[in-house]
Amino acid sequence: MSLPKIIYFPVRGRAEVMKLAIVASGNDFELEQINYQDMKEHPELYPFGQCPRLVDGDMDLVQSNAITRYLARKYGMYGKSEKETAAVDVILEGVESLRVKYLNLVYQDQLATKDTYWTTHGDLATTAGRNGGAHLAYFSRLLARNAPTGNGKAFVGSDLTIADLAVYDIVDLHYRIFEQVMKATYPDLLAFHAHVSGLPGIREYLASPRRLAAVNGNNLG
Ligand code: 0HH
Repeated sequence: MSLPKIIYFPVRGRAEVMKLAIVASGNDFELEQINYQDMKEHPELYPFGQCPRLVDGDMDLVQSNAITRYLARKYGMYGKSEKETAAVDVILEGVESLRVKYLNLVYQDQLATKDTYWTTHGDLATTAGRNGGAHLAYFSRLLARNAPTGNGKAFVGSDLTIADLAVYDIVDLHYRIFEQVMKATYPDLLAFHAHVSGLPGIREYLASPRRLAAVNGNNLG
């Protein structure tokens, strides 16, 4: 049986959560660098003219969040009940909201709006942060809300889900830009991040050359 193949640019970007899901479940993946021309000329393979794309047996998918959910179902990381699965979806959508803001900060604003970004999406001490729904503080609260079962180590239930890996990635991306303020403001999210970094499969992957150095296409963030 061949390995799941992720076809993408040579950056972590929107493929990172997929890789984390695969290695966390003790499996491996193949990585293929995208051929940009192919991507534009083969709508049957790239229906939106974009990547990442995942090929896994007879499964051939695009749209990162569809791929991520497929992998979560395949590897049993999508909650243990209908209620947990729905809760995982809530977190995934929240991460997507924050990711869109983050991508604007990096690609559109080229980090020039860093300070405003933090007051809007980082530190809820300011009123600006109450607009838009994409905020690190909300993840901090959700982690605390699930603490009776998750113990600060899981956002849904007690076991690792794809929601944890998605939050891990978005926290990781923000930490690269906002290290000092994050240490002061979100020790809980950073403790969660440290926990996930040490999980079997993930620990080895993070230390390996397979963890790409480039996070984004423009070397910012
Ligand atoms: N909704 C889609 C999804 O979630 C969005 C995918 C998307 O934006 O899957 N794909 C982008 C690539 S992600 C795309 O295909 C951004 C990474 C950029 C890295 C560039 C690195 C170059 C380094 C050599 N964009 C192409 C396009 O839209 O034409």
